[in-house]
Amino acid sequence: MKLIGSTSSAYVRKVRIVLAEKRLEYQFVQENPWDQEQTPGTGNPLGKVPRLVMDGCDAMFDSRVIVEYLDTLSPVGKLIPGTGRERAEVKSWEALADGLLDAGALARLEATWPGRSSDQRCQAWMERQLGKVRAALAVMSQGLGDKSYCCGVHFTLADVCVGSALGWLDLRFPEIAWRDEHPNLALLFAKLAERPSFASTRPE
Ligand code: GSF
Repeated sequence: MKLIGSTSSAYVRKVRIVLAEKRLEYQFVQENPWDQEQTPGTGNPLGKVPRLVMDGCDAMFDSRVIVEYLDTLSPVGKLIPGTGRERAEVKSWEALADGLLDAGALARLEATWPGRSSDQRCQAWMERQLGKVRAALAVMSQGLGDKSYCCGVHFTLADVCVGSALGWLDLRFPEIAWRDEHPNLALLFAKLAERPSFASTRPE
C-alpha cells in the first residue's frame, strides 16, 4: 500500500496514525497538493490528499473512506465500532474534527492563497470560518468532559481525529489559545502525544 500525502495535512496524519495503530505496513509518498507542478487530480479528481493506492485498484479517497477501510484490514486495535450508537458517536466526532479542519483551512486559504491579492481577501469570511473553529472546540471540550477519551474509556478513531485536528491548529493557528480555554482537551492532547503513532507523525 502507498499513502500519498503531505506531512502538514491533518487529514493525512489521521490516516498515518490509523496505519501505525493498526500496525499496517505502507510506503509514504510525499506530495504537496498545492504544488502547481503536480498533475491536478492524479488518482483523485478533486486534487486532494490523502490518497491510498493499492495494486490493481483506483486510488482510494478521502480520509474518512480510507480509515474506515483500514480498520477492516486487521482486528488489531479496532478503532471504529461495527454498528449502532457507538459507531455513530465515533463518526460524529470524526465529522466534528474534520469540520474544524475544513473551516480552519478555508480561513487560512483566504488569508494566504497566492492566487488572491490582498484587497480580495475577506476578513468577514475568515472570521466566519474561525467562529466555526471556536464553536467546534467548545463542543469537543463539552463532549469530552472528564472522560479519559472522547468516547469513554477506550481509545478510538474519535481521539485520532481530535488529536490530529488540535495538532494542526498548533501548527497553523498558534494564536488560538485552545489549551487555556479547554484544559480537558489539553490533557487529552498531551496523553495522545505520548503514543508512538502520534509522536512519529507530528506535523511539519
Ligand atoms: C479533505 C482533504 C483535503 O482537503 C479528506 O481527505 O478528509 N475531506 C478530505 N486535503 C487538502 C490538504 S490539507 O489542507 O490537509 C488538499 O489536498 N487540498 C488541495 C486542494 O486543492 O484543495
